[in-house]
Amino acid sequence: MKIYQYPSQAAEKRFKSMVDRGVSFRVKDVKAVSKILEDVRKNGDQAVVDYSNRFDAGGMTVGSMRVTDQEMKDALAQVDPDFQKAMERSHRNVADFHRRQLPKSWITTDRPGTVLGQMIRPVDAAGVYVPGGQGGSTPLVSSVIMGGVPAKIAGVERVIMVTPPRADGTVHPYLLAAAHLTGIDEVYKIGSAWAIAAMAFGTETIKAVDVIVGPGNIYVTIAKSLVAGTVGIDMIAGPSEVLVIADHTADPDCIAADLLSQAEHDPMASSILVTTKRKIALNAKKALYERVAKLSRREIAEASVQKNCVAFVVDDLDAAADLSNAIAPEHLELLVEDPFAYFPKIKHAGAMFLGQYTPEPVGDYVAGPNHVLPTQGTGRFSSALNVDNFLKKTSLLHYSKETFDEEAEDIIRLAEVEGLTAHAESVKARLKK
Ligand code: HSO
Ligand code: ZN
Repeated sequence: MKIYQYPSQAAEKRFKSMVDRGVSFRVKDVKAVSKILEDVRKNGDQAVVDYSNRFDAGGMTVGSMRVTDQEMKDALAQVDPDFQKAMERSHRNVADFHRRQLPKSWITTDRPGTVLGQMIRPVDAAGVYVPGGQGGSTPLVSSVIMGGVPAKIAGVERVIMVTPPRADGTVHPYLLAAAHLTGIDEVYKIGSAWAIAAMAFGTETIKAVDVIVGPGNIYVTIAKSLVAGTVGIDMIAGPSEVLVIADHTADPDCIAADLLSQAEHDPMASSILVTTKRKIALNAKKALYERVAKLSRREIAEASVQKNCVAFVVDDLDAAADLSNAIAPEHLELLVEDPFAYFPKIKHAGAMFLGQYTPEPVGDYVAGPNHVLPTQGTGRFSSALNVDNFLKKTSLLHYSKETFDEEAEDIIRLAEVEGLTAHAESVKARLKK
């Protein structure tokens, strides 16, 4: 964790590289994924099963891709009651939060002789991708809830989930329990690019969906970006990020713990501290190295820290806000004396965590807001996964004869300037009646 005084030449150079951390794919990977997509589009189930048997667990057949009722029952029987309680709290809060996001359809008759409106309807079917995480060792139950709940709240009738199988061909029972609680309608034991292809194009067994959401590895992300347009997608998600803004009141040990909570996600994850006090940066660094050595995911966290963990010491909190706005971090923690007075300075961030007792994992699991958030600076123009990802708006138009007659000349004029005379005729034909 390198500490930079900002501004300085070295700091600005490093900072610029962080701001420029955009989304980019290797041509080789894009080619490989395109080939998989084409194969699944052409050969359906058989291609999915072949890829799965080659790269994930062996022994899958077309008949065993989908999780059966019996498998679900067996999984539910294994669920620890305390885990169930925790999951129910998460589900309740996430559902409450997303219910508030529901937009309303509207109709207006304000302009005489017209009825104009916007009808909001959910898509028919959505697919949630849930990462396997190192052969299923990190079952991201929270990602089932974060993907499935907004879809169900939006009113999507058919919500399916895909997740790569573990080495023995099964799915972690807690992932199935989370799917059950969330009301997911179908679960498939498939992952990676072929799962995205199956959901986007459909196969004999898996009916195509309209929207695909959820984070995944680089192949999943490339596949999602290639099928975008055929289906809706939530976002092009990159590695996790946190930026912590800390003033003299922040606890360096908590800062260190928070930086590591992102670092443990991915060797490519990034954690940035921006502080007004050099002493805080020094103490946080010390605490971070003590803590990282004890982590169960030490190797991943250490790789991430070595590559992408930096601290900037700035003159004041205004400068800190400027740096943060330029980065547009996925997660932003405000460990400052008065976070409520401070947060209006923040323009771009996926989610803001205010105060000492709201570390980022609060939002990962139970608070209610979605944890699928824009990374790599895309928070400048995009938002957390939300109900809108599963809704679309249909415009509604009606003109009375009188209003039509009154506006017809303008329509004809506009059509004729565009050289679209058939458009003009469609209006003229009615004027005569
Ligand atoms: N922090 C991750 C989401 C997650 N954390 C899932 C724990 N489980 C999103 O950046
Ligand atoms: Zn997390």
